[in-house]
Amino acid sequence: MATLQARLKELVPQWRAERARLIKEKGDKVLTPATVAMAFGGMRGIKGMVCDTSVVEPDKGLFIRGHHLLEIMDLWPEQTFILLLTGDIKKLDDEMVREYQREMDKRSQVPQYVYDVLESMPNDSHPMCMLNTAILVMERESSFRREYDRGISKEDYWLPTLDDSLNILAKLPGIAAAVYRLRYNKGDYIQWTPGLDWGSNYANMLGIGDPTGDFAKLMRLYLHFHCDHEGGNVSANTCHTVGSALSDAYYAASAGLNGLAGPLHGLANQECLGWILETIEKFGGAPSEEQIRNYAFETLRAGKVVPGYGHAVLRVTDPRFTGFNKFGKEHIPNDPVFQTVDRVFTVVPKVLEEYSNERVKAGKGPIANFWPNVDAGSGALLYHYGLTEFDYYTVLFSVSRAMGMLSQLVWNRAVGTAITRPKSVSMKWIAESAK
Ligand code: AMX
Repeated sequence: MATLQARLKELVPQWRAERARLIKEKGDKVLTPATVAMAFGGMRGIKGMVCDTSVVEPDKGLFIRGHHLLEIMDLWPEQTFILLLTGDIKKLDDEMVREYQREMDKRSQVPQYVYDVLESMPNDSHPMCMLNTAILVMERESSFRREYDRGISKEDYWLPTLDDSLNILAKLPGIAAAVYRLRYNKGDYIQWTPGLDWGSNYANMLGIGDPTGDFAKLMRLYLHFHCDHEGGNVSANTCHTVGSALSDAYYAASAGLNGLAGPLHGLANQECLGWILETIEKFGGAPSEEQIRNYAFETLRAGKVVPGYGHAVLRVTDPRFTGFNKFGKEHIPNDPVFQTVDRVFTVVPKVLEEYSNERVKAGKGPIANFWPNVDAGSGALLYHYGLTEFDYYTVLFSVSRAMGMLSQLVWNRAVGTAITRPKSVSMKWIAESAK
């Protein structure tokens, strides 16, 4: 960890100086007004926090440290984490990447008590509940808590936070794979293979046969693509809020991932594939455009959302969807589930637009975005390679998203972000005082 830590030791003073300068020179500038509708609308559009790891442009999608996702599609997750943390793109054979991989090897052993806790959970527990419980139960290992109790200086908070983060990231593939094997009766756990990269290790520990190596390739892409989506989404924001109270990385990451477990957020990926498979089952094979259109309307008229479509920030096709679609076209163009996803993409945006117009006529608000998000297509790829238990998919998302949440946590500890405490108001106050 010496090289990564040394690089961060160069960067942290620069980040602190920049933060101090911005507060001094621009501290009284207004970022956005906060209207009554925004307060009722999940604070959508209120610029009220700072996140340097990534930015989501409504019309372009995700930029990680200034790099558009589709321009850095080939990064492996190890490189992604270093990029999130430092802003540097390191080659795979760079010493910092190698050292990080060795660090993962060193820290990868999942403690026996974690397996014991997982094994004692009811066998209908959701895989996300199992994953988040396992992370939480490891809190006793926190370097941050230990160092805090010893009286560490505020200036150094980020160091044990980095240590905790690496520990969590190294153990996550093993824990997540154990959840899979236990929950779906797949047999014995498969151990971490030293020297193998993070994504391939996870693929291998799941125990999905991978004769071509394409599943490992998909896992690396999947883990890279889901890593971060700026600071305000439910999981990142929750991890940040919990961490801002100086709760350690185990508390904060587990809390953030509990947010990811919601169907409007990360759980949408399980719902999406479910929806696609329902159409296939209902129509006895890959459905036609007309059948998809009818089924989409049926879903909407039943008061449900079409999963995988729409977004709180994006107003275009999510580049992560585009990237997965490219992978699908290259590797599994004839797969019927993948073909259905592709066909849904040609139909659903138009359906949502029509439905949005109906909503507006009926006096409701429009649907802000008709385009697919990250969750619309990834499930079909996983399904093709044999990962068919789709209520597990949010766990895969979580293993990846931990990189973003934890790098944000390290950054916030490094720059000394204050405890989160927005002001709430009552309806009475709004009625009487909002101008
Ligand atoms: N199907 C049906 N209705 C939709 C819709 C969809 N795909 N997307 C948005 N709407 C509806 C909303 O439910 C809302 O209806 P309401 O006023 O009756 O409550 C209305 O359109 C306005 O919502 P919005 O401003 O367009 O979106 P939002 O920012 O409030 O919500 C999101 C964003 C993602 C929750 C929403 O688009 C949605 O529910 N999509 C389907 C679920 C999904 O794919 N979630 C994954 C998001 C990505 C992720 O975090 N992994």
